[in-house]
Amino acid sequence: MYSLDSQDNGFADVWHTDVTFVRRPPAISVLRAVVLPPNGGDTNWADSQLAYESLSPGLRGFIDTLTAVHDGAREFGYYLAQRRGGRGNLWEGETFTQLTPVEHPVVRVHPESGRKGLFVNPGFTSHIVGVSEHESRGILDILYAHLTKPEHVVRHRWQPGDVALWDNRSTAHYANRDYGDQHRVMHRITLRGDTPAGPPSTHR
Ligand SMILES: O=C(O)CCC(=O)C(=O)O
Ligand SMILES: [Fe+2]
Repeated sequence: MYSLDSQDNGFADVWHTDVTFVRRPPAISVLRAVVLPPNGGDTNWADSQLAYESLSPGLRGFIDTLTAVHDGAREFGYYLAQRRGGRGNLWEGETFTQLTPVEHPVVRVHPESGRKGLFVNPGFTSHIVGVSEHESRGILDILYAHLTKPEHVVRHRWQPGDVALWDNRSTAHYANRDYGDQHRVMHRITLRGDTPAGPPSTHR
């Protein structure tokens, strides 16, 4: 169980999909509201499949061929290093104190529905493979702006004891940090997932 406590610098105010910086990211996350501020602290989810499907066909065809690097050190390196007194985080029986960047397809095919979705996120995706840094930045900025359009997002206002469950294979999320010094604690568990698969018959 992972505790996100605002008094312990636990914030999630960067759009992300959980733990995409490992080879087999969790399929599902389950989050429970334990301590809530009097106001604020809503969580937002973006539908990455709707986002993919509402891109123009030309752009979809192009990004179908791309691969991206995900690097947990971007947002989590500092946190992991001091976690459990420097002993790192436990993940599927393995202890991580350091994170090695991994590659995933930019477009993920959902293993159950076969639907395609954007599988890059500002929290953990560092760059696109095989293009210049400038091009990578430009491509990712377009995809992030599109993914997080209000049309693709739902927002939940928490009540004490609420539990949310989401599919990390088809969503990204963001927790509003708009409650000042008020206390907010969320508890999360994640369910094991598979290696993300890209679209078939591309040149990746
Ligand atoms: O605090 C929240 O609402 C979301 C936290 C989060 O990103 C997570 O538990 O994966
Ligand atoms: Fe998260």
